[in-house]
Amino acid sequence: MTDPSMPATITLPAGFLLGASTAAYQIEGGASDGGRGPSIWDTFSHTPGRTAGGATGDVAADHYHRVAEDLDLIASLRLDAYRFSISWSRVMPEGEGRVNDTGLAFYSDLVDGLIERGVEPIVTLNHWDLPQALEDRYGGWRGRETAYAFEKYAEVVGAALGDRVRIWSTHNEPWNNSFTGYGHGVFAPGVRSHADALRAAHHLNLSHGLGVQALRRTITRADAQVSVTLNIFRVEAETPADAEAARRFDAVANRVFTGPMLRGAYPDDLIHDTQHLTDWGFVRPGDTEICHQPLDLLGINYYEVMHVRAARDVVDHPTAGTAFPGSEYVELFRPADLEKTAMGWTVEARGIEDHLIALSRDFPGLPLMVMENGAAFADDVSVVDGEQTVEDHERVAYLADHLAATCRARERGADVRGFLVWSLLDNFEWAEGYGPRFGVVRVDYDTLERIPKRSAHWLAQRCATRTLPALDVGAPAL
Ligand code: GCO
Repeated sequence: MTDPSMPATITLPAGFLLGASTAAYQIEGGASDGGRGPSIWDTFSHTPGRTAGGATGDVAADHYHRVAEDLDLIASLRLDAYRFSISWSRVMPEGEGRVNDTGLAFYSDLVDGLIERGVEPIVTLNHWDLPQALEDRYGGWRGRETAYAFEKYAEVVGAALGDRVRIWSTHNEPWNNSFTGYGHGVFAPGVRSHADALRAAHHLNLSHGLGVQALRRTITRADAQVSVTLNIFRVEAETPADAEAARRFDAVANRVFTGPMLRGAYPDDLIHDTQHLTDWGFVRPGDTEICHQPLDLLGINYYEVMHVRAARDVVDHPTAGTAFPGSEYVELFRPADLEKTAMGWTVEARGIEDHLIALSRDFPGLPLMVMENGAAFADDVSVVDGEQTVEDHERVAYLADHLAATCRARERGADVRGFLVWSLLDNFEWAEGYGPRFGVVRVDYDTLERIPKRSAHWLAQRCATRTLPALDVGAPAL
């Protein structure tokens, strides 16, 4: 007889995709190899003072040169799916016009290598590394032309990989791309202007719509699933009196993207809240119809709950703060009593459960996929029998709790099709450089050796057994 007080083992639903995610600039290296052109992240990371310790993606995890080894690593973990992004400037070094066949072949071979090993490839077209040429020519995402350049790029990649790749995302987290890159300026290209951030957000929305149309024209797989991956925030007001702050944050962080992309219009309250910054003249007649394309899937990146309250003082939150227009009214805070990761982010697995259920209700008929969830921890290396190991029990617990919460959300009616861990490998964590480690596989940045952590073994077990045993406190199940 089973003990009803013991949490039960969860069986993963049939067809549920379990895997891991990466992004081109964070892992590839080979920054000027094979005809790759520079991206805004090359320029930004090479500008003194922009990244921790002056870190760049020149080498990163050297995935560009170690792709065969990494494919075998992925196969050894028995992942159902592997999500990666394409470096636009590797495929089109000037951002538009000429196609670099060597760059395209790299991704085509990667797709073949995954399929040969029984791993489903999931492709993201834009994970922030815009070709520098488009920044120079059009002001990057501030320029409307960049949206049309993205359409052409999507067409090139769709035509090259669309016979084999089923699951696609146009963009990853346009929030960071626009507000952190053009508003807060702590990400490339390092511009600090609220008006420019809103402009960039619109051009990302427009390019999404154009990109979806381009993919539909070029992909030949009949079962293709076209998505966008958003870090829609789970926003929670501290008290009922903070509901107005939560509404404001939700408008400028979430609905600025979900409005045009999923509902076909910018929310009135967003326009009202930001009218002192811009007249929104960059939205031309017909644009929101283009943004609003039918999607097969919605990708969600979840890391923590955004706790919001009305600002007491002028504030600057470590991750957002001045990153968004209207921040002078909103304070984001992290409750002191909650566990934190090495990034200082709160650990709240129930947040992902509530979030997925709410999103499924907000967007009925649109299946969801968790495209990123994971955490950075200290990751001490120990040597056992002459072998290096990383006993990252905190990460195992984090992932087990969030995967269990995702499965519970499914049981409670959320149509969630998969869960991808951020990240396969330790990698270049943007402005934070190589300090934070998110991988289930450790990368020794001196030797570039890959060392699967305890969490990699745990993930491999989940993929192999399709079960998620209940965790005993302090003793991660393997
Ligand atoms: C994001 C990006 C990743 C990050 C990860 C950890 O979600 O911000 O997709 O590139 O590395 O989230 O910060």
